[in-house]
Amino acid sequence: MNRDQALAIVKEQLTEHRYVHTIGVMETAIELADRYGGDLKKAETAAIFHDYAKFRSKEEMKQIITEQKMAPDLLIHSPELWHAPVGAYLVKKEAGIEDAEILDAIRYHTSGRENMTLLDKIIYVADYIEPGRIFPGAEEVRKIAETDLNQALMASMKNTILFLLKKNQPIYPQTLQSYNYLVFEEK
Ligand code: DGI
Ligand code: FE
Ligand code: FE
Ligand code: FE
Repeated sequence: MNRDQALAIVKEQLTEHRYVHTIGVMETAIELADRYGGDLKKAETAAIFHDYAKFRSKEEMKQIITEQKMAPDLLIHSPELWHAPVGAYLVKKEAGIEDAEILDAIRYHTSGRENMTLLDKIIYVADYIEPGRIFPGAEEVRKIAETDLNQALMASMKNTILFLLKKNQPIYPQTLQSYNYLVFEEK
């Protein structure tokens, strides 16, 4: 599947705003892959499909999480988390993407995970710093990402957790585990 075919599939699933975000993530992910020695084609495909399930109904996502025996604790946490693992499942089923590394990068693009692969990191950071992201902190992480992908990942996770804390939102355990893992690793 070439880039235009992949984009056409995803465009049907997304709003215009989310599609523009996806293009930004794709361009940023390719830049990061180039800078840090990642696979450009995998970065492109994972980025294009990362938010594939963003607009599926909560009912459909809940059903998939249950039937596919995904982490049951997802269901007591924010539905905002669901589109990542559900997306990995649907991208395989509906778009025929089979590459496990690409599917993992999609699956973990919201929570992260312990011991993230280079591709996981690229997608997580690209999602946070693509040019359409104008929230406080994005510019600082963009700068860090010019020289240190792990520090950029840590800063974006930290900002996400702080953002949730400020809104009195619960933090999904895997989000905290991913952050802790990085902090320990960098010591
Ligand atoms: O899909 P995007 O908006 O491009 O970005 P995303 O998939 O990284 O994050 C989607 C949302 O999920 C975002 O508003 C922050 C939220 N989120 C990330 N980690 C957690 C979380 N929400 C809760 N409640 N807990 C988390 O640990
Ligand atoms: Fe997302
Ligand atoms: Fe993200
Ligand atoms: Fe995204």
